[in-house]
Amino acid sequence: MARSGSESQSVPAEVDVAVVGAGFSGLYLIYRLRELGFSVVAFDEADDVGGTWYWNRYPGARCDIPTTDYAYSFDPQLEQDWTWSEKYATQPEILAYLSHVADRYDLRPDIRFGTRITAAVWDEVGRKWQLRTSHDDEMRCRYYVMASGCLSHPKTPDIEGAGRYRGEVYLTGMWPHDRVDFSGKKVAVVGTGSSGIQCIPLIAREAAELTVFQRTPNFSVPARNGAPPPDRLAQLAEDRGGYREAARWSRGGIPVEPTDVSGVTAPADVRRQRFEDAWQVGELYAILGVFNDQGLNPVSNEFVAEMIREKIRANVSDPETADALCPKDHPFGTKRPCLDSGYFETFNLPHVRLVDLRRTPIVAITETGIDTAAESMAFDAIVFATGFDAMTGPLVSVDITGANGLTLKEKWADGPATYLGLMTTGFPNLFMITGPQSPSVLSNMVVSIEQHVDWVADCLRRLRAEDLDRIEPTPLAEAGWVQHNQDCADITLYPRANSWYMGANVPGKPRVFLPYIGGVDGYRRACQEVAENGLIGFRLDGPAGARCNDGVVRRIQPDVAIVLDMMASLGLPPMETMNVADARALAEATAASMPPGPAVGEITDAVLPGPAGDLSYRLYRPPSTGPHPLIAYFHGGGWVLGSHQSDGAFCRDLCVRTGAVVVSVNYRHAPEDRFPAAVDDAFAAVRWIAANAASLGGIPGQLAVAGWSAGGNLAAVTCQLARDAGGPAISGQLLLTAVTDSDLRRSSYAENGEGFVLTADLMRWFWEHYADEADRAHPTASPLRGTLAGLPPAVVVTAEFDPLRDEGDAYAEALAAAGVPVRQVRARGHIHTSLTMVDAVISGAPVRAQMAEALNSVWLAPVRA
Ligand code: N01
Repeated sequence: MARSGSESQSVPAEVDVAVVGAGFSGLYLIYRLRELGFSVVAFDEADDVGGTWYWNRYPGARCDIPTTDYAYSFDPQLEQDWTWSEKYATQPEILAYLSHVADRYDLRPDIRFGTRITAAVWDEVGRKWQLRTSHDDEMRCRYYVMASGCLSHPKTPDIEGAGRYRGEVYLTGMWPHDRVDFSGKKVAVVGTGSSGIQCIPLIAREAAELTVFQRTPNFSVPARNGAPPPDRLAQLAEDRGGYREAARWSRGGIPVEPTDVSGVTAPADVRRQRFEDAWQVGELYAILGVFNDQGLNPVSNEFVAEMIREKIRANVSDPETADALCPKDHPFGTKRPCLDSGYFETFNLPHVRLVDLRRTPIVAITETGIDTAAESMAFDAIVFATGFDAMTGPLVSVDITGANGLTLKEKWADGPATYLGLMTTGFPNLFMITGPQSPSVLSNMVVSIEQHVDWVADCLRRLRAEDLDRIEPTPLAEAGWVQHNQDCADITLYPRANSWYMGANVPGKPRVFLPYIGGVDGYRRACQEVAENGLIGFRLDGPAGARCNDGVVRRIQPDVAIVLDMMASLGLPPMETMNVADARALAEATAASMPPGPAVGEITDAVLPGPAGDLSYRLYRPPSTGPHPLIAYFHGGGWVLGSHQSDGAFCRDLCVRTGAVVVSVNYRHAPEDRFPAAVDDAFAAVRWIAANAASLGGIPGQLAVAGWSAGGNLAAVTCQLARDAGGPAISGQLLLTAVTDSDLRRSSYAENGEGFVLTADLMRWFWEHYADEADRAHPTASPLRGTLAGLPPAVVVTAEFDPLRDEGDAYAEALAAAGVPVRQVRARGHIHTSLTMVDAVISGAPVRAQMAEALNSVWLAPVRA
């Protein structure tokens, strides 16, 4: 190994780009930037390359992504020339690989080892960063890149008396270079995350006695380490480029086929088989992908979690120890699961003992050992495997002062705010590699690192080519990305765990989900879109002038986006080009493929008398003892599609959330029965329900009318008719993305008329089937044109990406102006159809909760009070 860079080398007065870190990110940055002709210097506190692999030298340290995938892909020749000896390489082998990379591309001359950047200040006049090193050198750079890693800032043991102990102390994240010999010693290990789980079996081999202090048991899966997997090697040999490209566009940075099997709906034998197969693979992506819904649905997750607990119980002889080792306080995967080699079996050894800190907490570390609430123990050595101040720690530990005099630490006091995890407002020309709010730790890091470095390098090249020298994200773009990150995390089970992903492992750290969970593929698409569209959301300045294509790159809810992608992939013809029978068949098939919705007390089907014959209805009764308030419900489908059964999941959800009996009534459909047939049926149904409230199990006088889309139109119209007819008494109306007007010229039609399921053309098709042009302005077709005073209190729900949004908003405003109490619920990032997709679009749940709460406050408050 030729170590040509050293701390003695001088620091240049000025470079184009200064980099912090000489791990996977820093090395590739130097390579790329140099190739583009930028002057670059990198700094690392270590005395050689390696980053995390330089510091984490504890026994058993290995990667948890197969090394066939955990390697650079930028140079095919480098790949050909390097052979990994194991499926999961050891730390020394990975370090040797990085050293080989540094030698091969002669990167060390551009690295100052043994040197930390202690402060960085943005100089707005000179448009440069002013840096100070730990040797008190000063330098300037145009661009400053923090390639400082996500798990590089070890947490100092936050245990009373930690500094007092006089024996040997080791931190897994700062392990000594010389071999540590535990032979014949009494050793304590505190912490059972990935580091603890990797080192415990090896320390147990040497130590005379090993005591493991466990606060939270962790899920771990046998790594089944060995030779690199032959199937992967074969794929790589056949088409290396194709394999790497597939990794770049995969969800986690490894090309695996995602499953479409749901844990909730799969039969027990299929669940078991899928789990056992994944257990044999020994890879995180296999066990994290047993079911497509295990990261979202607690029931599905619990199937996997319990099957892992069964394995733990089967492997650990002492039942009490086995039980203590079984994780029960967080869903599987919400803390990073571990890959182990004989971890649980280690507790069967007679000299290994588990101390469950949930039962007997550590009181203090003493001069000789550890005192728990139950006993005092003496040790020759204590190993702290207590983790890191992850993701933000390495960034805020440098004193970075931005354009407005604020430090990064101050700006992020309540949690990080970034744009694409790459930059942060107020800190021009400062880039982060695998920063918070990028996929980073939730992905194969090397794939994510290469993507980030390539994006930054391309960006700098572009700025230079366009005679620009300052780049900063706008507040709008940053706020949008932060919101999108939160939206992505909120639909998952991740926020339920006290994990380092949530910042929960560091006392006082804000509880915010730190990495981006929208996938490597989705993330890469977003970065690409930004770059291809004039760097959306970045303000650019320089000799060539200033410009900004401001905007938010992801506004749609992440699960709604998945639905849209899925529908687009089906390649179906637009519904408005179909004949009515085909359109109805498609709508029915789509409804049948949806989850059924929550369980209710009872569902019954019956008929009620309508003006032109019987009308079928389906009644959903809450499980509680009645009587209950009543909701007369009208389904969506543009007056053409659907039936009293078609919005079943939504009706169940409404029933459960409001505690009301929901009566979903059919009505005559167009084009067979055109306007006003549906109106006549709806009004007749409401009158009948009001008259028969008691026999339906309802509370007389507690009747709301509700509907979605065209059903919302009928609900609104019915309320007007009831008011004009002097009854029946309606105590509330719920209008969900309702049709309120036949004027299709509002802005929401222009903005959302295409690409969001309900298109402007489809809405025209519905109107054409439903009503003659001359009738459409009539208040019984366009309730917005009616007199609104004296109507029942209303809950009006509109969706951001719905062509009908503006007419819904207009109806809410007009109702309020007419003195009608209105609660408006605006569904951010939703489309016309997503709020009724119960259990399929999880982000709709809080909106429906708000809707139900609003409805209850509007018409049930007197009853509940
Ligand atoms: O750290 P951790 P880590 N008293 O935070 C416990 C990556 N990595 O270094 O869970 C008592 O996961 C803490 O308990 P609790 C990987 O991404 C990868 O192990 O907070 N106990 C926990 O058990 C990983 O997730 C590899 O209740 C205390 C442990 O210490 C990440 O790095 C290998 C305590 C810390 O676990 C971090 O892993 C290693 C206290 N005061 C790491 N404070 C591979 O590639 C903390 N703990 C395989």
